[in-house]
Amino acid sequence: MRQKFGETRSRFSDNHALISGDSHERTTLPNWPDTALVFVIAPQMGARFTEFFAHMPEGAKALPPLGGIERFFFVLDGTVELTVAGTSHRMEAEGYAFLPADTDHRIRASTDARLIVLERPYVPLASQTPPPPHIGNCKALTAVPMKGDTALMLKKLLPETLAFDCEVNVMDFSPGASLPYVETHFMEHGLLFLNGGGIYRLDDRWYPVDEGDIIWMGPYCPQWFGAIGKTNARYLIYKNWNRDPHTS
Ligand code: UGY
Ligand code: MN
Repeated sequence: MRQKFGETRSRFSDNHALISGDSHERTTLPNWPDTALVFVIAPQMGARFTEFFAHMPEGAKALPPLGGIERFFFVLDGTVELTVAGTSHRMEAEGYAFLPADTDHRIRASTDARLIVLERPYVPLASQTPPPPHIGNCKALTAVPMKGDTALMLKKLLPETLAFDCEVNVMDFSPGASLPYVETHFMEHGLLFLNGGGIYRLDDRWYPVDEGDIIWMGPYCPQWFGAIGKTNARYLIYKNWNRDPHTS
């Protein structure tokens, strides 16, 4: 979309970023032939992980990431086929997969498809063997109230075992619901608004946020969200997890 006066809602600071769709820039990578990628979060901004949109035309194939890097993806639109360990899985909207580092796999777009992908170096734990691949669909998961608040429902997309060094959750806010307090923690977040919006506090700024927006929260970024729309606000959120701050 042409912006006559150079406006965007995207904002970048040392410890957080908001990236709105109006400033997306597409790029390509050798392991995503024929696919347009939009890197919304990357180490260049201070993050320890990447998050990107993959716009796959029908028939496009994706290869695994670099060695030592684990991959999580979530289907936003369309249908893809994931082949891993000799088995193919048909994945539609809200389907997701976690591929441990160094897992051979292919993702093929059965229709035009749009994915959100998260990648990071796996942090092993001496006591644990690395996790197996994990495939599911968010629609099939049971939501639980977050900290007892039934207006804020949580789905955990990955198993809660120590082998996993990160978690990916979907948080669903009823209109008027909010995070109970301003969180501060050493863990980072990568967040995508799936539906609805509201006001996000990041450091000492309050941003209007909407469907399709991405947020990066660096370590100790004070964070709070209030859902002010008339419909639910729902976001997909990544967090490094289960690891000592000296290693994660
Ligand atoms: O899990 C979390 O840290 C989550 N409650 N943070 C957030 O929604 N900003
Ligand atoms: Mn948090």
